[in-house]
Amino acid sequence: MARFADPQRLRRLIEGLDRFTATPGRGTTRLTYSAQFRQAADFLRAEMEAAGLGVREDEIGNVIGRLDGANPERAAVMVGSHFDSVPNGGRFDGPAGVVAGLEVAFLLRQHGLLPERPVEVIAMIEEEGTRFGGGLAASRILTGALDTARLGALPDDDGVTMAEAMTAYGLDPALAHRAVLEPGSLHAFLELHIEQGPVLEARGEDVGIVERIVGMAQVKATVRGQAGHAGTTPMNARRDALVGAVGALARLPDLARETGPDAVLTVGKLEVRPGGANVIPDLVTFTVDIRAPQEEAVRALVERTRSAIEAAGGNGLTVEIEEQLFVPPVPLSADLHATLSRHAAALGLKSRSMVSGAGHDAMIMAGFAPTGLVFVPSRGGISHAPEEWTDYEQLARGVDVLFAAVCELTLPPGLRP
Ligand code: HGY
Ligand code: MN
Ligand code: MN
Repeated sequence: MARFADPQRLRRLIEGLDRFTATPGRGTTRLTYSAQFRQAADFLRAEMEAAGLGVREDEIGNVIGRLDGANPERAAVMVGSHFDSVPNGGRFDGPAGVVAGLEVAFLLRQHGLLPERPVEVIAMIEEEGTRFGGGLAASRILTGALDTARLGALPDDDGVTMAEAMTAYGLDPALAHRAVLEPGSLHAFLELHIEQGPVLEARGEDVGIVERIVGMAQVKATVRGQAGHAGTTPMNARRDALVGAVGALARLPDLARETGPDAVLTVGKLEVRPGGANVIPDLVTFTVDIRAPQEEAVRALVERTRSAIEAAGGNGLTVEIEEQLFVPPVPLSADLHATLSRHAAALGLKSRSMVSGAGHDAMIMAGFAPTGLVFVPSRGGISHAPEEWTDYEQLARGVDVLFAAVCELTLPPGLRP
């Protein structure tokens, strides 16, 4: 049983948030700045207020609840994750970490604890990059790694830029730069996330304490040819963008295998235009997601992918490649890793040190403040799918570890529960 966190409250929060999806009954689809996203933000505002937090939305739409504590001028401990989703994803990816932060706030209130420094709970936008590509947008903007002047150049699949979508959401993109955190304003950043893999469940362990997150890159390729009639255009007279793209795509998995056993490559989005069964395609776009534990492997695979795509050019086809994201492998704070591991043990939980194959805002925040990341088990290791599941008791045990660490970071020994 969890020592502090309340599984039923966690269930209420997760299920409450999961009502706001564009694909009810077919998983969670909640795109940044969408109508569902606004509803979710309003739900989170209300819960943060109920937890005794002062609530604001920053200039890019992050929802932030703050408990000033005894010394408001001190650097804050920030706890949170993202509340956007992949298409038809699960209800825990992101929200588990947001509700974990909320639960920490509820527990501080319940135990009558006044932290010595501010505690902030954050629900972040656009971690997945489902709408505007790349991903990790909130943490990259907060830490100055993504220039807000570029938000007008990040289009979604309908050509609506992030800046335009912000305006429609009621934000002013010209003020987005004000969301950037002051250096030194965070004492620590802590994130709880579902593992999204099979290890903890397979080994019967309660929590994973992440020591490092693999490097990742994302490129977007565009192959252009000439539209034409499927019936009247001889095969040797075609500039078929899809035939060119397929040639490149077919080679990519082997490039990953040749790069090394831990390198992975995924083509997750592919669009063929104009999309008529009797029309020769003149435009194909696709994304390539690349990950590896070593930076040089990521770089090597990006370059080999780039070459394979460029080889599709010629014979009347042109190719464009846009690098949407590059993040080297990130070691997380050894001190916070030790703190989290010590509290897991003190709580009688089975924990293991892990490397994360999934990307998280923690990998960006780690460049700004000492950062820790706690995993809880995923049933069958499934994620980015409607079947994603974590038992609420398991989630509560992970929150206990987070709560104990927050208390250590914000309370003198004699006042910690
Ligand atoms: O892609 C990832 O690793 C994360 O889910 N954004
Ligand atoms: Mn995800
Ligand atoms: Mn996530």
